[in-house]
Amino acid sequence: MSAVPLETQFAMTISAFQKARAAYRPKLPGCLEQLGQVGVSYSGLGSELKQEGQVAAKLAQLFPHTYHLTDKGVINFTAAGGQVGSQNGPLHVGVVLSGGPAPGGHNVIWGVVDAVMNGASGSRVTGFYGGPAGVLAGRTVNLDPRAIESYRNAGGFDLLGTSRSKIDTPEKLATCKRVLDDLKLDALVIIGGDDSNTNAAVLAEYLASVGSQVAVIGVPKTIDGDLQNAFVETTFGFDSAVRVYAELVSNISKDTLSGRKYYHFVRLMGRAASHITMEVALQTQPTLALVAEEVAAKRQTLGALVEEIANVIKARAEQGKNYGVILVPEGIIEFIPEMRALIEELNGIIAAHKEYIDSLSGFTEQSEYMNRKLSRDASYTFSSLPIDIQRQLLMDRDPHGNVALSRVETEKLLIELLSSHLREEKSEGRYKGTFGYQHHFLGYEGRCAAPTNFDANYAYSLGRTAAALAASKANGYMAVVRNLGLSEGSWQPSGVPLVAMMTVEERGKGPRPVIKKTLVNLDGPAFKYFAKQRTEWQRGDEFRYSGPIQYFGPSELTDRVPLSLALETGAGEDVNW
Ligand code: FBP
Repeated sequence: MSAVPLETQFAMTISAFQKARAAYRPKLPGCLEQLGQVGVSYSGLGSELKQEGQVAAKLAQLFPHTYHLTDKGVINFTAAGGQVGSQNGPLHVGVVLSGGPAPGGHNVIWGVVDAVMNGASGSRVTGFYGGPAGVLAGRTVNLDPRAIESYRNAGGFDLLGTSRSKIDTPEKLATCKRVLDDLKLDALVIIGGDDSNTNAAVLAEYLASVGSQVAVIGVPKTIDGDLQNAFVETTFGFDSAVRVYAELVSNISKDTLSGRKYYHFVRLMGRAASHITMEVALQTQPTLALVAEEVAAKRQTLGALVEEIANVIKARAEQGKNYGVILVPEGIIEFIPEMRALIEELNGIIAAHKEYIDSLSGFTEQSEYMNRKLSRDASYTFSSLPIDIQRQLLMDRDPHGNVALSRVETEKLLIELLSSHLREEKSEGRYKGTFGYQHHFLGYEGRCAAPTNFDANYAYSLGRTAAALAASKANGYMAVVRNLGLSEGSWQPSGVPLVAMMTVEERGKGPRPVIKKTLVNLDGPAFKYFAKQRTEWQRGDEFRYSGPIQYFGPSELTDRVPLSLALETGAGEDVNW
């Protein structure tokens, strides 16, 4: 039995798992082992990120000091060759976490600390507490190997904390410069999603415009997987989060197969894109998985979507199967045409009459007011929704005052609409089954999991790449690691100009440069594979048990990559399905 007495185990501040996991040494591309010996080469951006016409012209105008980086191209770090960067003396790098947590964040910081502290003596890393707001407030902590020791390969963003605050106004940009100058930083590494990296690009441009010597470097993070392009094959955190969800969905599938009395509706995080749902579907083979991008492409109404699900339930009832598992992406509501139109109108009315709406005493008064303001179509859509959903649409707002879409319980909406649809079908003799159901929302359960080996390795390599960019004074670059479908030794660490990933959106207040969210590609290999398999999953019980994340044990269990990544990068053949 255990060599450690029970009372000692409880007295320990960290669990045996934490201790063992902290001992894992991330694998990384050989060229990142010694920062001082990294070679550098440049390559073009290629056709994938080519900006043309008005977009290119607008970006050149909005980023006069950093747009030229698109001509300079990609910085590739290699094993052989000259010395990295221009920095010979000590390096001082700042690090901040931004947006929702994602497994691997601590490993990025660990990678930065290891690389920087291995450099010239006197080099150091400063962390900022509480996200971008912490940078503005100058809330700092010294990050040395001891400070991060117990955070190695650990989930969460709790070492520094995080927030969705932004450095976006002229005043905030100026404050930020002051803080960075006072600290005498060489570089600031911003670890975040599309929004945070858009911010990083704006800050990089601002600092260049005022002659600052501080380099801003972005690192791609998000469990949602919606920050992707030719250079960002996936974001760190996606793999670990989906594996937690896949395990839970697998357990639910086993439960449904055992009791045979419920349809389980599982809403999965992913505000804007269905990458998480797609990957969980590939891993678990549920009865049905809705893909928001497909709903939008087919211009499917809510009624049509309900009918499609009902047809699967009816067909299964014919076989005596009144159970199953249905996955629903968090963001789907905005992809249903009439719901999108309704949400746009609601947001417009709220923005124009916010004070008056807030002065109304409760839901009944607010919904009466809204119904008077909405167009006829939108008012019809709104009135036909269950009261709880109407309430969520009106009363829950995000920090910008808009409808808080991620809090709308779409799984319950579908259940309610299906219940009444199936009741009607039954009364007309077209359905003989029973419709028992359960609902779940999976999101926060996975965002802070201990990173899988893949995420631990990837995030650590990103941290070391960011340090190499910092040493190169590469202002306005994102740290990326490519060839992720191959073994770590063949991974390619690089820096890509942030501005090359941007486009321009026309919003109310004029043109706004943004890194666009990447949605599920309906013509891509991952979706095609899923589309080919799903009819079988609907008819039979093909549930696949993906199991829990394996941190220890044989490599075929511990060293896996996301299935969608394997399919998209063509490594599918070699993957252990
Ligand atoms: P990021 O895009 O910042 O990585 O966050 C994604 C996400 O996890 C979404 O999937 C989810 O809708 C949202 O964060 C919830 O965020 P919050 O922590 O603000 O509730």
